[in-house]
Amino acid sequence: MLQLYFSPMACSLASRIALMEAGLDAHYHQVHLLTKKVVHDDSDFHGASPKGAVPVLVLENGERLTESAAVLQYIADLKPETGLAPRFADPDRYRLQEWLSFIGAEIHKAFLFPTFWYKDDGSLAKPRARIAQTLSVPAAHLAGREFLVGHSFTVADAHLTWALLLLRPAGVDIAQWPSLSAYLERMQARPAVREAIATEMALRKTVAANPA
Ligand SMILES: N[C@@H](CCC(=O)N[C@@H](CS)C(=O)NCC(=O)O)C(=O)O
Repeated sequence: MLQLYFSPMACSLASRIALMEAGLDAHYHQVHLLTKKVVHDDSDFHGASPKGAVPVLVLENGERLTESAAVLQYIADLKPETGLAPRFADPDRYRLQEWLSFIGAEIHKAFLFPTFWYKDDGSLAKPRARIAQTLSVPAAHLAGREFLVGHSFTVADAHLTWALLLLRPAGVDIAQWPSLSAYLERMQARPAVREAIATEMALRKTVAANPA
């Protein structure tokens, strides 16, 4: 069975959403990101990945895959019939990768990661000033569109949903982008997304973790 190392409401939430949207069973290992311990057996998370970061997907053959963009596409390709990723050579596949890169680099690492992990000693002023400009890109794209890529839910939507959920705790009011607010509401109305979030919110109450 697939295994996912995750931390509640961290970026690994997107991988949980993808697994659930694909209807794939997995064994979930919760990680405490500050102590780098795997919760159920107190083992060192670096044993699962030297990067010390979630998500880590353990494949059926025991190999480990890291980086949300790769993990999400791997999950999608296990169930191509779900349309969670367009097929290779379809131009939309590269649109999907375009969005996964943008969300991972420009929203996650440029803004959410420093906001949640670093003390605000003034160094957050630049990422904070930039985030509105960054978010205006998906906001404009989603005005009049239901999904990021094509006409159905893909793993890029799983990734963006997670990032948008963290805006409020990061001090950014999503209401200033009506298309993003409406999109997030639509995504949260999906049964798999709703269940994935409810599961992780319940776990999050039990542990003090840094989510980004
Ligand atoms: N580039 C990686 C970033 C993964 C990442 O930063 N994960 C965070 C949680 S959202 C983490 O585990 N951080 C712990 C750390 O960096 O020490 C990806 O997209 O998967």
